[in-house]
Amino acid sequence: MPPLTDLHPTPDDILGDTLEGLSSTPKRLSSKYFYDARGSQLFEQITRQPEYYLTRVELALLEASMPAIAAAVNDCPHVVEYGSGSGRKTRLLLAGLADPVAYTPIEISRSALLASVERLAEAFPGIEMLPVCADFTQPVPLPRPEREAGHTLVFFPGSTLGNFTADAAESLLCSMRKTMGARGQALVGIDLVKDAATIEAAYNDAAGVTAAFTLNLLTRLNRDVGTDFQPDGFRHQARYVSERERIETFLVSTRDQEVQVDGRRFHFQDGEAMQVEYSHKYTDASFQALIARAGLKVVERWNAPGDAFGLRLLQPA
Ligand code: AVJ
Repeated sequence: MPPLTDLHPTPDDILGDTLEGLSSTPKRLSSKYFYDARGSQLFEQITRQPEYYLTRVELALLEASMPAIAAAVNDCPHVVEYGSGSGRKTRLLLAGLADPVAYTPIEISRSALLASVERLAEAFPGIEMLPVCADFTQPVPLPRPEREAGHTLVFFPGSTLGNFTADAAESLLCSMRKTMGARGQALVGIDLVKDAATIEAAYNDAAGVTAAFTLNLLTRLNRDVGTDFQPDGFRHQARYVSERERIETFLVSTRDQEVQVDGRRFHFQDGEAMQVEYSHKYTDASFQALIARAGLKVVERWNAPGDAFGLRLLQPA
C-alpha cells in the first residue's frame, strides 16, 4: 500500500462549518461534506444516469483530445489531481501523457481515495503513487517523488471548480497556481453554458439519485457531528438560474421543524430552503475573467461536440 498523507477534516472542523451554516440567513451547508463513503458511491451512480451528461461527455472529450493534450503538456510531470473520484479520467490521462513520474490525488473521501489509488497502482506500476487525504481548498504540502519530476501538472476535471463561488474559486485557483509553480500547468474541466432544460435535467434525474445524494448530506452530518436532521422532512430542489449561470441546489424543509446540534436548536419553517450546492457553468469570457483574477491564462482549449463541455490547459500568466 502506498504511503498516505492524512489531513482529513476533523469532526470539529465539520461541526464548526455546520454551526456557522445553520446560523446564517438563509441557512446553508457545504457541498464538500457530500462526499462520505455513501456520498461518493451515490455520485458515481449519478455519473451513470442518462440525464447527467457531464462525466460521459468529459470522458469522451478527454479520450479524443489526449494526443493533443500530451503534446501540449511538458514531459515527466508530477500529476496532482484535485478530488480523485473513481479514477476513470485519471487512467486516460496517465496512459496518454509522456512519462509521468508520480501521481498525487488529493481527495477528501478516504475510502474513495484508497480504492482508486489501489487500482491505479496496479495499472501503472512505473508511476509513483503519493495519495493525500485532504480538503484541497486548503494549502497541501506536496509529497516529493523519488524520481525528480520536470514540473507539476494539476488535473482538476469534472467541473468541480463550478461548485465554488467566484471568490472561493479565485482563492482555490491562486493556491493551484502556487502548487503548480512557475513552470507548471493545469488541465481543468468545465461545464459550459447551454440551454437551461438540459442543465436542469442533469441535476434532477428521473431515478432520484441526485436527490438521494443531496439528502445523504443530512445523514452524514447526523453521524459525524451529531445533528438530528430527519431526512424525510426535506426535499431536494435544483434550479438553473440563467442570470447567474449556475445550478442552485437547496434542501427544502417540508414542515415546521427543529434541528439540534451541540446543545443549540435551529428552527426550520415549512418551505424554508437551505442552500447546499452551486454548480457554475462557464462561457469562454466568464472563465477567462475568473482565472485572470488568479494570475492564470488559457494556453489550449478543447471543446466537446456542440460545446457541451470543455477542457482548458492553464499556466501562470
Ligand atoms: C462534483 C462538480 C462534478 O456539480 O455537477 C452532481 C456534483 N452535484 N450532481 C456537479 C453534483 C449534483 C458535480 N461535480
